[in-house]
Amino acid sequence: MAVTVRDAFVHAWSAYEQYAWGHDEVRPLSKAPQDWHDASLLMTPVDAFDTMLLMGLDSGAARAKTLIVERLSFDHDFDVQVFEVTIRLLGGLLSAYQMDGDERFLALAHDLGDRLLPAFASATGMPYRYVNLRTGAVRDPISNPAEIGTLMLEFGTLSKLTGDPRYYDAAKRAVAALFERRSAIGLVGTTIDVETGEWRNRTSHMTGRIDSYYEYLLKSWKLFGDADFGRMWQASIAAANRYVADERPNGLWYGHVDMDSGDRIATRYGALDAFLPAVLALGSDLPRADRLMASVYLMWTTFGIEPEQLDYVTMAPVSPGYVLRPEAIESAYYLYRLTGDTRYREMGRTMVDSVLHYTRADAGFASLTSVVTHEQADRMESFFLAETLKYAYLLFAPPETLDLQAIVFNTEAHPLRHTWER
Ligand code: DMJ
Repeated sequence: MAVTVRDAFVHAWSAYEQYAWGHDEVRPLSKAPQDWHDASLLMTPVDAFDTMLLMGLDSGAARAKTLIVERLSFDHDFDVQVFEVTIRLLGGLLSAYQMDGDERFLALAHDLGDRLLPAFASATGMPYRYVNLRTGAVRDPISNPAEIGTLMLEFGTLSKLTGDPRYYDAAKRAVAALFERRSAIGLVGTTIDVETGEWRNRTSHMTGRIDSYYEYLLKSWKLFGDADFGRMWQASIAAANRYVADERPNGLWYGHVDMDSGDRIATRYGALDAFLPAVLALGSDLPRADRLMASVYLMWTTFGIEPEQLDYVTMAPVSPGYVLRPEAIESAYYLYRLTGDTRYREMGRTMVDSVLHYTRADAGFASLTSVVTHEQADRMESFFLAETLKYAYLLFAPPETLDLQAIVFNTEAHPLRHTWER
C-alpha cells in the first residue's frame, strides 16, 4: 500500500511538473496551470516538498527546492487570505527548513511572516481575513474561529526559530481574544467581527470555519508546552462534548447547535468534521475517538467515498462533492499509530483504495462533483499532495518513517518539531 500511495503521489506530482511548473496548481482534466492570484506563490511545490522528503522522492524534492529558493517571492501587490497562506506556505516553509536545514527556507518564512503580521492590527487583536502582501492593507473583518485560531503553530514556530517574539504574541493574543468571547456554556459561533468582537453567526459546530480552532488549542499546548492553551483546550472540548456531540442510534456524531442555548439546529456532519477523531485521540480521549471514527467510516462506506456533508439522521448527502480532502484518512492514521489497532489501518485501506479509484485522472487526481455519480471536476488542491497522500503513505509506511510523538502536524500536515529546544 505504501508503494501504491507513493506511485499515486508521483502521478500527481509529474502532472504538476509537466503541465503547471512554476504555477500554484495543475488542473487535472484540462491539463493546464492555475494560479490563486496574479502571480504564482508556488502552492503545490511548497505544500508537496516535505511529503517528497518523507517518501524518499529525492529528485522531485530537489527540483521543488530549486524552484522555491530561486523563484518564490512574496513581494506582490495583491491580497492573500491569511489563513490559507499561513497553513500552506508558512507551515510548508517552516517544516522544509526543519527537515532540510537550508536557511533560505527560513528566510522566506520570515519574510512572509512580516508581510502577514499587519493582519493582526484590529481593535480586538483578532486578524482580518485578507492582507496585501506589499502594502499591509487589510480587508474583510467578518472572520471565523478557524481563520483566527489556526495561525498559532506557524507564527509560534517562526518566533521560536527567529528569536523574535512578535509572531507568537500576535497569534496568541488573537486566540485568547476569541476564547474570551465564548458563550456562557463555553461554545464559539461561526462568524465574528474582528473590529467589534461581536458574533455575527451564533451557530456552533466542528466543521469548516470552526474545526481547526479546536485542533490548534490542543496542538499549541503540545508543541509549545504553554499551559494557557491547555486550559483553553480542556474548557473548549468539554463544552463541545457536552453540547455539540449527538448520540444517535447509528452512532456518535457532532452536529450544529446554538452557541448560547446548546439547542440543536442541524444534524449535519461531513468531510471536514472528520478531523475530530484524530484530535480526540491526540487529546487522549480514545473511547470517543473510536466511536466517532466508526461514524466517519459509516459516512464513507454509505457512499463508497465520503460526501462533503451529510444528514446523519437520514444519511442523505447535503453537499455531495468530494474535493480530495484528507481528514478521514488522517484520523485513521492517528488512531492506528496511537493505538496500534489494525482495524483503523484497514479502514484507511478502504478509504485510500476508493480515492485512488474514483479520482484518478490523466493529469493527477480530480475532485468529484458528486460521490453518487462520481463525475470528476477540474481541480486538484495542493492539500491532496501535502496531506491526503502523506497521511495515506504514513498509514502504511514503516513506523520509523516519521515518529508521531516527536512532531506536531500543522493543519496542512506539515510536521513541526521542537528544534529550538535542542
Ligand atoms: C486543508 O487546507 C486543511 O486541512 C484545513 O484545515 C481544512 N481544509 C483543507 C483540507 O480539507
